[in-house]
Amino acid sequence: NTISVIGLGYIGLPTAAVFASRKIKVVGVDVNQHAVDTINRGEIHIVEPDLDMVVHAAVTEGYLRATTIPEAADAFLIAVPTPFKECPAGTHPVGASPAGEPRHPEPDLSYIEAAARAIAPVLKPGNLVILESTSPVGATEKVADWLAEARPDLTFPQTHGEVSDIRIAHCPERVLPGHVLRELVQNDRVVGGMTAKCSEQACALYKSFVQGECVVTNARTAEMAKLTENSFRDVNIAFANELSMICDKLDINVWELIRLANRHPRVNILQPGPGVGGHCIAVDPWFIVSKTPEEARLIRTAREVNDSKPEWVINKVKLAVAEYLQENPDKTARDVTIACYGLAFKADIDDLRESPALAITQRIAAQHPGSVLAVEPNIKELPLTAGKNLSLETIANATERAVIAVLLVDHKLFKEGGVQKIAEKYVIDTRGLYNDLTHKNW
Ligand code: SAJ
Repeated sequence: NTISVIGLGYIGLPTAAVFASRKIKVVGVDVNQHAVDTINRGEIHIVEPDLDMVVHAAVTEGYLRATTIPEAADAFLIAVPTPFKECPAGTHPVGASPAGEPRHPEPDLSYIEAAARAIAPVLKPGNLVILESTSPVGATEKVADWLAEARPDLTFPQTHGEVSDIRIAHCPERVLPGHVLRELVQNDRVVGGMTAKCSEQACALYKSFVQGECVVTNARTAEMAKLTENSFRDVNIAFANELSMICDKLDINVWELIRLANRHPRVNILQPGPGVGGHCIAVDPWFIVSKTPEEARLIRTAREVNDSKPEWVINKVKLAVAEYLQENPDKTARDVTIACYGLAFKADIDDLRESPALAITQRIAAQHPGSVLAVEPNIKELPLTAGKNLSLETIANATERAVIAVLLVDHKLFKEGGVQKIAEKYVIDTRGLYNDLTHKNW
């Protein structure tokens, strides 16, 4: 048996490596020649704990190989990105609703379509095609249509049901970045076949490494299940973020409030933050909104609440600068040094992509005439887009120099006392790190 994994990114590469570690021959396909070359050397081009070891072993033992051109295989797994399309200026990614004309980002299926068209020429009767990419409802049926269009000589489930030559299923990935290798194996897997046999065959494939349960449903439900999971989290984080803004107005410590409310046996409120980052939770809910804009009102509003939080935090920083200047009339804004603690999109990772903490820090640096010190113990240098007055500092240096502290990520290092020394400063605490009830908490 040979498996072909199309797309060797954060999901495709670990999946390919785990199959290969079970001594199944895997051919990985990616349009990025650099990624292909790196993998063929037994190295990796992304950051994920332990992945380097697994890929290195799989390549050296001859079970994993990468290429830019699809080859014949028994099963094809599509794991390419599904971003949303750029929207008209001012509407992306917040999905602002100009009067009477609600707008929202639209999913971009072009990578999936390109992957389907790329494998079509090498498909053979008996093949299984699995879409793993997070997709709007109906995408798996579209994959089937694109394949059928490219291969009129073969039969597909949408027209031939169980007797078709090709089996197609949607099996969304649900792994948490930073724990991918463990979650790939241990999580339950939703398997949504276009027919019962499609599901059966897909289950058999995943059973080669999945220790969790493979739960069978149809393709549309599987698509919606993945979107629902991330929307559930987004809506719940929006609730926490909204509470933090309400409490700020009412002069209540939101962290204490949530701790108290969570003592109720049926209440479990998540934590507020500077906004929602990452590549999934801030994207997937839009896939539901774009299909059913009139019904998905709560999901849309949650997205808007979470996307508005960075701006709210920036405003709090401006207010703190103004307050400081009022209390120190001999100073000008140029003299005010601001420290931003954390740049990653969440705690204890080095991933800066789609990070509200990074966006906030960059915006502050662009607008503030004084120095802005970024503290991010998990990286060695700032991204190229950083402004002139922005520098990467150690906790000690930043704490020493800054008069305003913006706490953006709850890294373990910060929690373990690193930021306790900033007691006398103006603190904008977006993560409840600085938990002194006598201090202002934002
Ligand atoms: N966040 C908060 N408050 C919280 C929890 C999270 O502000 O109480 C923020 C984080 O700081 C971060 C963002 O939300 O900016 C997302 O972080 P996350 O840890 O909730 O999720 P991701 O994006 O790393 O991974 C999610 C996971 N989905 C769910 O937990 C429902 C993961 O299982 C999915 O596989 C992944 O999305 C994906 O690929 O879709």
